[in-house]
Amino acid sequence: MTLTNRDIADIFENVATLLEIKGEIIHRVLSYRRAGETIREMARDLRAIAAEGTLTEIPNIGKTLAEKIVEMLETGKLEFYERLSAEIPPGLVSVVHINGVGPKKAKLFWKELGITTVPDLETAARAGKLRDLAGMGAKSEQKIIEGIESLARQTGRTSLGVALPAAQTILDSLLKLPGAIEGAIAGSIRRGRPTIGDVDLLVASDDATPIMDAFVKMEQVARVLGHGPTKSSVELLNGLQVDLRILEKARWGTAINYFTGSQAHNIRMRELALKQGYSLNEHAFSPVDKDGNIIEDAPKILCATEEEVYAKLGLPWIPPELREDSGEIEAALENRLPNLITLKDMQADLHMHTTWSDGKLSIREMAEAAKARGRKYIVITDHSQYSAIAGGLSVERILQQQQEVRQVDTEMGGDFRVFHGVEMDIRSDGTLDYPDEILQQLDFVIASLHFSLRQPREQITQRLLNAIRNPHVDLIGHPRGQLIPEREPADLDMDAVFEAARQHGTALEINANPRRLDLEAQYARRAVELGIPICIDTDAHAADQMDLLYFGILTARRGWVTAKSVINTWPVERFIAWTQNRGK
Ligand code: DGT
Ligand code: CA
Ligand code: CA
Ligand code: ZN
Repeated sequence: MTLTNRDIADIFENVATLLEIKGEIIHRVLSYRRAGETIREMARDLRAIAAEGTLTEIPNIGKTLAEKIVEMLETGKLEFYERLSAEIPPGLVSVVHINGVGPKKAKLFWKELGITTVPDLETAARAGKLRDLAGMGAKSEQKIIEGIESLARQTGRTSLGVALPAAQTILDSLLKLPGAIEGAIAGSIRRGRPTIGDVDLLVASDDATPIMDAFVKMEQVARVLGHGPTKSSVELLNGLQVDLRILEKARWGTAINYFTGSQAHNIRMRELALKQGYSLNEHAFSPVDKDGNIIEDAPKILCATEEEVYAKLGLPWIPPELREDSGEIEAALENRLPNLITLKDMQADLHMHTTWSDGKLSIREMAEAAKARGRKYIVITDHSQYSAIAGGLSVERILQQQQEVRQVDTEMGGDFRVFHGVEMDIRSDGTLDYPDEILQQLDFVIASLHFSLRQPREQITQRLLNAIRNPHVDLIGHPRGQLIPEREPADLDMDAVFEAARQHGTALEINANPRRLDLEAQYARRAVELGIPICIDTDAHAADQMDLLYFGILTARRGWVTAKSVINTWPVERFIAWTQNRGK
């Protein structure tokens, strides 16, 4: 069996975890883990690089690891990994990946209870056998059960931040081929879902064969799962599955509509079509008799555009982000679809970090980067002192920083403004990280939870409420604290959070980083219904991260958000007036 990049990445990461359980020095653990992560992200096939003899030029791959890669490519296995697996049960790797379990606990469960797999652990947890072990209790046992459930929900899905650029690269290369007329990404990516199962690509062409052949032979392909004249499927080196369908241009509208989904939206569309005497699928509208059977010799109606498909059903075109059967069909029928926010509406970015804390660029460089992207104003919001590992600013340092912000603001000229804020920690005990006298000197205050995110519901909700109610706090950053895919949101009472934000007019963030997308769409939708102001921010730590704003816009659109609910669509004067009126 030949191993793919992904297989080799898996083995290195498993070695790292097993070494960690064994209690190896962290340096050795990390060298395997970093190598695994690097290989997982690589676009080129390791086999090709090994053939060139340039494996050691890959970041995080030294001579020893390069030899191990060669061993795996040649023999299909790694001797060192086999020996390690004989010593420590490899099933523990999955146990370590459960939220609430780490290498120490995995070892404890193994040594004390003989647990070597996730199912073993689940059985023991549900039987109440974990709570009496050293350092455990009924609560941590419950957390482990929840962790196992959440792992089961996530498996097999890839984050939008990884899938969208990968899909776009492939589509771009297909569209360069002769004979390709039009192409699009369909499926859950087009709908902007935060995680996706597989990539769905559509290309219109009268000559599918050469395009299909090129698709299955792409360098990033690890395995061909299917290769046909109109549909092919491949698995990429990073594990992502990609489906490509090729069809004639005359059927583009029905096809892109069908393969964009969601399935629930498609079902509603089909019901509407049936009421008008048609069966609707990816190929056409086909007339049906009174029993719903397709009338074979009746002419079918083809749609070359998606607009025609909706128009045939008496509907305006529905933006893909809304197609979840969550009220969009009704809204379309009554002509009250929301005028969704777009990237062009965005005037500002109100959350970003610089070298003053854990960012990569200076204040001036971040300002230039934002200006180059068409923003009209920004707020510099470095971390506060409680985030010591992120270089959080003491009271003295943040006051010092203000002078530099003011200076850059002047240097940038009047048509681009730079304001001074902070991303302040809400400490584990619920207090805020700076006193009010400091907060009132800042132009804009974000309060965020970064630590103790697994506190019980009442306690962690109270922390957030303390921040929302402080008149100097303008915005709650990434309110639910999730990381995609590995960290579940905090256990917050969101009704209480919304009620407080509404009462105090405190804004809630849609953090655009695809690792966060927090608030998610369904929460953003409720916030907007309640009249709570929204900010869509990049939380950029470097210039290129400012481009991630697009993912925040997708999430906002999925949440039915229009520009008028979003603070950073406002002209700068209105933004200044809003911040100045708060806290009064
Ligand atoms: P994913 O891949 O799990 O993130 O989600 P989707 O929505 O991309 O689902 P996928 O890839 O299975 O199929 C793409 C679209 O094709 C889906 O959104 C709707 C359509 N589709 C697939 N299977 C069915 C089906 O059995 N019935 C209907 N009505 N539509 C389907
Ligand atoms: Ca899909
Ligand atoms: Ca698919
Ligand atoms: Zn943050």
